[in-house]
Amino acid sequence: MYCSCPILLAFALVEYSYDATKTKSQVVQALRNQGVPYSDFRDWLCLVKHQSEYGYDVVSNNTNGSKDYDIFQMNSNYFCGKAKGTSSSTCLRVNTYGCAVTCSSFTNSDISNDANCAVRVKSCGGFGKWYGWRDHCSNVKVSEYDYSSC
Ligand SMILES: [Ca+2]
Repeated sequence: MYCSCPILLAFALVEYSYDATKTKSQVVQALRNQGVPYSDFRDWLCLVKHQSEYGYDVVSNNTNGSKDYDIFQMNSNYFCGKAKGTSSSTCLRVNTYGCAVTCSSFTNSDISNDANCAVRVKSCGGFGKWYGWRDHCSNVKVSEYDYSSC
């Protein structure tokens, strides 16, 4: 009995690591469900790769005290945990109040609300809202971001 514990722990860690990431195709499907055009998929996949390495439960601490959540690394100062806005302008609402959800709702395994928020942020501010995209995604033609099999 004593000897089986390290083995169980090793299995648990492997499974945790596997479960906490999404596949490229799962990300593409979540974005498709939000109406993302094909021409944007490579940018999105590059963004996700560099922001979170496809990890849906990633929480990063920033030097200003804010945190970035989920597969898209949504910043807590802008995009989650904010009061719900009532402005009739969609982009004013998104940029002022974020997506009006708790930050913790971004880190569960269902990435549909995450994708919905990220697509709204992108449509109101462009991919340049994400440092990961700004710093690494100027050339998204490489095969790593091919999504044709999804
Ligand atoms: Ca979620």
